[in-house]
This record gives sequence, structure tokens and C-alpha cells, in this order.
Amino acid sequence: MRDDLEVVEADITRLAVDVIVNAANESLLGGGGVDGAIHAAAGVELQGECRLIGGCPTGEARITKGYRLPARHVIHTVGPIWHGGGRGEDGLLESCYRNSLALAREAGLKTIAFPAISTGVYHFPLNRAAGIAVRAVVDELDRNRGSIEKVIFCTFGAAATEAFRLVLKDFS
Ligand code: AR6
Repeated sequence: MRDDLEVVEADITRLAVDVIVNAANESLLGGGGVDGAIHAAAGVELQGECRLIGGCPTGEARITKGYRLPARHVIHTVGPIWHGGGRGEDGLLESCYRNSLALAREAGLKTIAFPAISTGVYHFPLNRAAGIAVRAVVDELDRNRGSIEKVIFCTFGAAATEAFRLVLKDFS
């Protein structure tokens, strides 16, 4: 496998990387799932900074500090809600990964961890999401060599770990 890509089954709030990505909603004010876990671990200051940003459209991303997290920064991106695949969901999910990596590059960050965006409450099919995520990340890394050094796909549970490992095998 390439040494700039890794699948790690973990609670993303525990990862000591430069930046973790949050699967947020358009309000950026917090929610359940990984979003709730990140806000709980970071502390209320994170919500204060998010409130100042004032929201984020689906497919885009915004960066904040990490506050009490081991990660120095959080990139908040809003994945698409799955409606069957006919409403541009694939392209929007791809944009989440590309826009998040662009923000990390601009900030000079070297290590980044992504959760499986949209695959929880937003019901994006896991295997399809894993394929989109890995292809987008590989393409971004190959187009921008020498910037980001490590991308971690942080999975939560065996099914997600298996889905990401399977896709990554094709990029060894
Ligand atoms: N660390 C890593 N991954 C996690 C963690 C964690 N601590 N907790 C959950 N996951 P979801 P979405 C995984 O539902 O589908 C929120 O309310 C989870 O198993 O967190 O993008 C927001 O505010 C799944 O694989 O995000 C939005 O309203 C993945 O993270 C909405 O949910 C994403 O699941 C976003 O839904």
C-alpha cells in the first residue's frame, strides 16, 4: 500500500494529527455522530468559532482551531444526504474530500484524518462512499505532491474498515 494512505479504526477525536475532518451539517453548530463527538471533545469554544463562520453549504469546507482536541485544527465539511443517487450526491461527496484537502494544503498542514463522511445519519452507501473518498484523495495527493504527507481514513466499526481496506487494495 502507498505510505501516504492509511486506514485506522478509531475514535477520530483521539488522533494526534495536524487536522481532523468533521462530517458536519450546514449550520456548523454541532449534531450527533462524529460531529457531536468532535464538539464534545473540543469544548464549547469550537461552537463559538463555528457560529462566527455562519454555516457552510453542502460539498464545501471550513477550517477552525482544534481547541482541546489532540488535533491542532478541524476542517468542517458538509456531506450530502443520500436520496438515491440522482441528486448529485456522488459529486458533492467528492467535493467534500477535495475541498477539505485544499484547505489543509493552504494552511500548510501535513497530516489529516477523515471520517467516512455521509455514511452515518446521511445514509450514503458505505462501499460507494469509500470508493469516492479514496479516488478523490489519491487524485488530490498525486496532483499536489510534496504538500500533504499522510491521509488517514478513520473508520468506526468493522464494516467501514473493511470497505476502505478493500478499495485501498487497488492503489497498492
Ligand atoms: N470517530 C470516527 N468516526 C465516527 C465517530 C467517531 N467518534 N462517530 C461516528 N463515526 P455521521 P453523516 C462515523 O452520522 O452521515 C450529524 O448529526 C460513523 O460510524 O457522524 O455525515 C451532523 O451534524 C459514520 O461512518 O455523519 C449531521 O447532521 C461516519 O462517522 C449529520 O450527522 C459518519 O457518520 C451528518 O451525517
